[in-house]
Amino acid sequence: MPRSNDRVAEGLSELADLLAITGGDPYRVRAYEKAARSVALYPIDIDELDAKALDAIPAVGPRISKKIIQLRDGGHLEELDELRAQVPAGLRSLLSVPGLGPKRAHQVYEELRVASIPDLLEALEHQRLRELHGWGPTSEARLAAAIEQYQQAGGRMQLGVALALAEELVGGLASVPAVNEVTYAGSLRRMRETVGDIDLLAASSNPAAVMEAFSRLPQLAEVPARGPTKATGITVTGIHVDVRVVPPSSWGAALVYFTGSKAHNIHLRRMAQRAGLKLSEYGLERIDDGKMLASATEEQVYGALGLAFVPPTLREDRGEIEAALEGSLPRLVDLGDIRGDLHTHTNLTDGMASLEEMVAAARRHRYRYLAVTDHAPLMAMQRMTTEKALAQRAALRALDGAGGLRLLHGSELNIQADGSLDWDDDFLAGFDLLVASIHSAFSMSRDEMTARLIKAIEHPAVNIIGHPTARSIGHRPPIVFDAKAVFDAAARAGTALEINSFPDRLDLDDELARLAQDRGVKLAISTDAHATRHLDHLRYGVATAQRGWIRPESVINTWPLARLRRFLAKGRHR
Ligand code: DGT
Ligand code: CA
Ligand code: CA
Ligand code: ZN
Repeated sequence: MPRSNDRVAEGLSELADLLAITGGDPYRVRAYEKAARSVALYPIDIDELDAKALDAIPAVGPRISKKIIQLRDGGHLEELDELRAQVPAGLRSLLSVPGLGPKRAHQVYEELRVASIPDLLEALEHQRLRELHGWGPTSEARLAAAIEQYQQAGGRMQLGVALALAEELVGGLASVPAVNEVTYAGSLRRMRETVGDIDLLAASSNPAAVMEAFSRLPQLAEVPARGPTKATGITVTGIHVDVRVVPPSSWGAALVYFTGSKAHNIHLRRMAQRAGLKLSEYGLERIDDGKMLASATEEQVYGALGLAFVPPTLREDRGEIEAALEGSLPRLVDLGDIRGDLHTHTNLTDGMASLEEMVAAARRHRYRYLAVTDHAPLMAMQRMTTEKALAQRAALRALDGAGGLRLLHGSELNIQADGSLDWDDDFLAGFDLLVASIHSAFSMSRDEMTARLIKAIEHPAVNIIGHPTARSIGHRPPIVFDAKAVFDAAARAGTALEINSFPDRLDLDDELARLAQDRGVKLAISTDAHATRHLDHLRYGVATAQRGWIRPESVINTWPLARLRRFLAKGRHR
């Protein structure tokens, strides 16, 4: 069950979207959007708050707090139900089209009855948009180009969005008595950074009952295709969900098949064929006498092929089958290996939570250590000063050690275009840990960018390069640099590279992380939390590391504090 804050935030954000698309007051639209974000990130569970305390949430006033209470206690909001009835499913997906915006989405719907992305493509093809008020051939062409780029990204959703939804759907089906097993498969189970559609798999000897339960899931707006053992649904937010029901005896084989990847499956099938076997979603059979060798569990299927169990995050045909055959699969880093978070923010800069709240949250995570790394002065918006940093250090020292949690005072510095950093070297030497990141000047030549990064890496006070490619998934491409040169410099200098766990960053990505580890680089899997709840994003960073074949040994925040401190000293006394 999702936390009430999430449920309510989702309701408010849906309200904002639907209002925008029906031409509602833009001021109200923005107010709902802001309130949704604020509620989602609010560190206190709203179930514990009365009306007055709700009013005190930033961006929430008495009018919105009434709606919050309705959403929280009744789960329903009349206004939302009415808007839902008014807006066809699919129309909301227009809001995700870059370069359209709610106003124009409203316009194309009202004037051309465009109610989905396919409708929009058709209208573009027939040049019907240019005739609308405020449009012309140029804006039409610009929108077409934006959509093309969007589709090249595949219209794929971020892992975090898919996982939250899939967990709800799985929860909905798990409570159905006819369901023996249910899970999500596909790219989501492999924890790819973006997910095309959600694939659910259920084991049951009564598929009709599962199909019935699936089509009644409240998250689904429609179920356009439904057969006896498989169906496709579309959620109210326009996301595709495939479901497949298999007999309990084929659970393992079906799980292998529907987890993929396709390339991994093809490789497995070729191996099976060479051994006179046939691998399908029903099981592994001997071809000559049809004897079923394995089907009930994934372990049995891999075992019967002579392979060690391959973790889903590795199933991309990037060498995992060869390694499973030789018995040389790596021991992958796991959530339980992580002893602390090394990149977090507080409300001293752009975080939502106070130092005390972040520390309490880290204790709840049972961390051994936490580094607080607020932004540095060059990010002028954040208004950081030397005095504030020193005051924070004093406050942090006072909290150090309580509840078994050791605190490191850090900062996230800005790597400027020329590779220089905030503050002077003396002041930098006073921190326990420094992250340095690129937040601006994203386009420069490959050589200049490489030199910029290496200069920061070689700075004696810099310990971790934060989100090294600065990409934002679906929005900003990675910066361009010579990865081998940068990684070699990092390995030499004793500077770690971050795997930033934020679902729209995942930076380094899986492949770069693997290359970095191969070249001897140490990694830090951090959340870059700007709110207590962001500490939970660690799972995405760890999954990305697993997809990059990362071993716990390579990750500095799996180490005990004493060893971590030696690494942070970079050969100096600190
Ligand atoms: P996505 O949805 O684009 O993020 O990626 P997947 O991997 O979830 O792909 P999807 O949804 O088309 O199919 C789910 C799984 O089903 C896929 O990972 C492997 C299996 N599968 C689908 N099509 C084929 C196929 O033609 N051959 C084999 N061997 N497996 C397939
Ligand atoms: Ca899929
Ligand atoms: Ca699918
Ligand atoms: Zn940060």
